[in-house]
Amino acid sequence: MLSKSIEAALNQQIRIEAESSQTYLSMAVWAEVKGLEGISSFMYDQSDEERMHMLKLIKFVNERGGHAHISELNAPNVSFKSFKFMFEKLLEHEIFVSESINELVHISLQEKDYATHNFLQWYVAEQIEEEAMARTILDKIKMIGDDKGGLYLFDRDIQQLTVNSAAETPSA
Ligand code: OFO
Repeated sequence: MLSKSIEAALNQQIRIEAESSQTYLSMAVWAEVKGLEGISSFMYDQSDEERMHMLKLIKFVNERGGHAHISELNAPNVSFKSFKFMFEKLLEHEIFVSESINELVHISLQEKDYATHNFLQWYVAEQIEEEAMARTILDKIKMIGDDKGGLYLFDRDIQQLTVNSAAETPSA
């Protein structure tokens, strides 16, 4: 059975995952409108993943005698001054989510809730991967600079990244 404070903390994380999904959906839409098909499809996939993270938390809360809370969400940004800026925002957001997961891990240990602590390890690993991916992407973007041909190739290559990570990720 979840304690009230763990339940509240997990519900807060449900909201963060939902907002992550909306944030990336908004990025996908922006990139699509700009004709950046590869980037857009990458962002649509990221959005789906975040929804999956949210659902996994919802199931966990409900299975452990809690009540998952579906709340209102903050509206995401709808436009970005450049695609580099957009990926910087993505990295910033992932760092924020990692901090939030770390805080949850901390609370679960304080309360000696080892089931929740164990459940959260999946998120800890996921955040390491997502932050690393965002950093790799930003490194590539820095190499491209203002080169239009580079952007064309990047947009094509990021599609490949999406295909590869979909192949590696077993369906949840
Ligand atoms: Fe939910 O994985 Fe990143 O944010």
